[in-house]
Formats: sequence, C-alpha cells, structure tokens
Amino acid sequence: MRRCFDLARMGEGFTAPNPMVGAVLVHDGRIIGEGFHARYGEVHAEVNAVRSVKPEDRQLLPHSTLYVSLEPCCIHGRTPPCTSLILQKKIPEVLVSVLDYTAEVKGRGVEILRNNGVKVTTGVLAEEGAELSIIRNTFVAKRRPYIALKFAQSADGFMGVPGRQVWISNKYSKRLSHKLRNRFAAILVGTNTALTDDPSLDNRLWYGSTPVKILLDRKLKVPDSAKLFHSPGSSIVVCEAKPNTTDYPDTVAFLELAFDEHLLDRLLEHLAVKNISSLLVEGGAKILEQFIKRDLWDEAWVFTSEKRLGGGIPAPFVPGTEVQQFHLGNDRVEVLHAIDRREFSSKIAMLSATG
Ligand code: AOF
Ligand code: ZN
Repeated sequence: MRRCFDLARMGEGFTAPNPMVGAVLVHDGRIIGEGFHARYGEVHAEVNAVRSVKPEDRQLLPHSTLYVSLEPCCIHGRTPPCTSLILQKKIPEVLVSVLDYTAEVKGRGVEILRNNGVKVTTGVLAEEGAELSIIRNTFVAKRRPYIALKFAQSADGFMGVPGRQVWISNKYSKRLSHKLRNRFAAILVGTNTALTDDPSLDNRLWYGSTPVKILLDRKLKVPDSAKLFHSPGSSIVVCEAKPNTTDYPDTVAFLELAFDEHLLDRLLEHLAVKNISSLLVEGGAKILEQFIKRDLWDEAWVFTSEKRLGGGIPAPFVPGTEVQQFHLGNDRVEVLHAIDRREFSSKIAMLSATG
C-alpha cells in the first residue's frame, strides 16, 4: 500500500479534481503490475496497473491481489468503472486504503466487488490513505474546494507594511510556496496584495502545473498590466461589475459577485461548480482573516522569518493544530490543520476501516 501511495503522488498537480491514486498488482509476493492516475480525464490507476502487466504474466491476474489507495470507482465518469475491469480480469482479491466520498461511489465500489465474489479488505493504512485523498474527499463531501492559507510573517508578527512591498521570507521558502502552487487547483489574492506586490502567482520554481489565478478586486483597481494577467495560466477577476472595454489578455475572465457577507460562500460555490477542487489563499491579511473567521480553511502554511519589521500589518492568528514544523534556512515553517479537517480525516480513516 505504501508503494501505491508513492505511485499516486507521481500524479500530483495533474489529477484535479480527481484524487491522486496508485495501484499495485501482486502475485505470490511479487509485483506483476503497477500504475497511477497521471492526469485528469485519462485512465485510472487500476487500468494502468493492469496494462503494465507483462504478456507472460497476464494469466496470473485471476490469482493475484490488487492494492489500491482509493476505493475503485463504479461509475461511468470520463472513463469506465474500475469495478468492471476488476471483475472482467477476474482479480479475486482487492485491498483498499480509504473510501471514495464521491456521492455515487462511497462504499458502492466495495459493495459491487463483494457482491460479485471478490474478497475486499478496506482501511489498509487508512490514516495515511485519508491524508492522500483529503483534497478530493473534502471537495465532494463539503461541496467546496479544499482550502489552504499561506503567508509569511516577520519575527515580531507582521505580514508587511501598507503600500510597500517587503520581502519577508527567504528563497527556500519561496521555492516551497511554488511547490504548493503545483498542488492547488487555484490561488487567490486580494486587491492590495496585487497592487503592492504585483505577484505573477504562477509556478516557476517547481515542477508541474500553475493554478488558476483568482483576484478579488471589487472596483477593478488592479491595472490590466499586472503581472498575474500575463503570467502562464488563466485568471478570474472577481468584481462588482465587469469592465466594458477590456485590454486584458484572453486568458482573463470576469466573475460578477455582490461584495457582501456572503461573498466567500458564493465564490466557493462558483469554484465548486467549475470543478476547482482546491484553493490556496495567499493574502493579504484581511482576506486571510475572513477565511479564518468563517472557518473556511483546512490547512495553513505559516512562514516566520528572523527579520523584525517593528510595525505594519499584523499577521492573522491561525487557530489550528500544528502538524509539522521545520526550518528552511533561517525561516521557520509551520503547517497547521483546522479542527474540522482533522476530524474529517479521522472519520474517513475510521469509516474506511469498517468498509
Ligand atoms: C479510481 N481510480 O485512479 C481514480 C479514481 O471522471 P472519471 O472517470 O475520472 O471518474 C471519477 C471518479 O473516479 C470519482 O469518483 C473519483 O474520485 C474517482 N477517481 N477512481 O478508481 C483512480 N483517479
Ligand atoms: Zn476508477
């Protein structure tokens, strides 16, 4: 199953809104096939695992065991159901880590296999499996993208100085934040951040993909020359009223929303409809605070440098449980999980164990 997890991560950045999934076929203690879901819309991990079996080993399939990090699907999505493949290839035993919370699957994949005589064990390394599929399962269960907050603060707790760009964290932290950009389907900043920092919001310093860039800009104060509109990938400007004439590149779309207390809910709903399964919120402070206040976040990445600013915009307080802490040069990186997210992940692990 650990091999399945490693294989699954090979698809990181390319599978959204699908999960990363890995599968391994074992016969008599020997791996005869393995595969992963490499890209959204392409074949599933199980299919790749079966395809990878050498011609001389194919007759072993009816005597082998399939390990898979997520419950095999039983629906005709963009590809045929994996349960059908397993039955067709007469694979007698399947070991699953966690259930797929997609409404039409959620235990039915396991049930179909069992009803057709396949021996199925669920909950194998369930805690790790639940973490691997947390983005997909949060997206389908909560009907909103999985949300991560990310910001850098000075040693004395400031995120910046109003109206001026200050670089707080170091180049290693910057590279890690680009790695995060590969993991998320969308990235969001507000007007002030776009105006003072003029960020590109793309992923230049890591492998993989660039998220959809989202700018919250009520009054369209950010000029069409801003870097984020011209960097790779597409962007969405959330505003009160769309511009009449536009010199923006074709990759820029506008979304009109009312800027009231329901703005974030409406935005998240819109992203969910667009199949955007995860969102990285990079600031500024006011926007981060709104997500925190509304309990609309799952994980947070806080980079703290040794620099002191002596004043400025206070960094938000993130009321989560620290799950990881490490240093990158002189920066300290903390990863926090929201209470809800921790409970959800444990619940998935527990329910998966009972099948
Ligand atoms: C699997 N194995 O490798 C993946 C699964 O639209 P589709 O055809 O890609 O199917 C979407 C469904 O498949 C949905 O339930 C999603 O969670 C699951 N992803 N399932 O058996 C895989 N990537
Ligand atoms: Zn499948």
